[in-house]
Amino acid sequence: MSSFYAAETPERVQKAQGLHLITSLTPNGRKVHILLEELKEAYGLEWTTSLIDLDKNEQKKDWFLRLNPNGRIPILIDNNTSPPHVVMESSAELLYLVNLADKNDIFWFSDPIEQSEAFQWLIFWHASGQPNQGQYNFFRNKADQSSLAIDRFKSEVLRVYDVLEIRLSGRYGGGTREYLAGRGKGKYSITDVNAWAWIRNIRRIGFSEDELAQFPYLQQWVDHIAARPAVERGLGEWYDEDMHPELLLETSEL
Ligand SMILES: N[C@@H](CCC(=O)N[C@@H](CS)C(=O)NCC(=O)O)C(=O)O
Repeated sequence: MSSFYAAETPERVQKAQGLHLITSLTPNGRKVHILLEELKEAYGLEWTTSLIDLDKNEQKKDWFLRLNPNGRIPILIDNNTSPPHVVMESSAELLYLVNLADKNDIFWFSDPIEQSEAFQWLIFWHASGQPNQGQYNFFRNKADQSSLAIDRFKSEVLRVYDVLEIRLSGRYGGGTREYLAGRGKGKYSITDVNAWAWIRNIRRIGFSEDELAQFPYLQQWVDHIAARPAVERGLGEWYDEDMHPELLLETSEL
């Protein structure tokens, strides 16, 4: 077995060929599942998947930290390079995959202006959307529902959603858009996948009817993308450890 991996690295990971994804059914995991499913549909891309039960903290063990010092999923390992190339950070994984496999720019842009737009919205969500929504989810799932932390993170999530609503509605010019990046009404791209995996639950994260009513274009965008078959598959049973316990990584290392 390769010395690239620690001795405790599960055999399933050490023996993987080609692209191997280590993931879990979470928003950051789902982004990468969705893009892989899109690339499979468009180009026949193949990969293998391993799942981690985050509650058991497999992602904090040494074998995993050697692959991603951040101790979080998803990670993508490209075993076609020597040594294997590991990509951490979900948005960087989306970018790696389009560079690797999206030869016809179906989900990305070759035009420098469109590419710049796509980077802006990708980074905006990664830097301002997901950390705030992650903290909002964390605090609102705690017993004390009246904390300052919930109020602060909720107002930040509402603010970020409004930024996306401005973009999609054309409130300040530029016309209405279907997607976040690209000329005219835009083109479905990893920029949308990146944010959609989090925003898809817009109606189930504790917003009032009045708050929700502020986001008609964003809700339309959520529903439109949800209808894509690859998106549906990316949320589905192949990434669910209860349905596929054979994909689960469990080591005895402490
Ligand atoms: N910025 C990272 C965040 C990754 C992240 O927070 N992953 C969560 C699941 S969505 C995780 O691994 N949580 C388990 C933990 O924190 O130990 C990314 O975009 O990939």
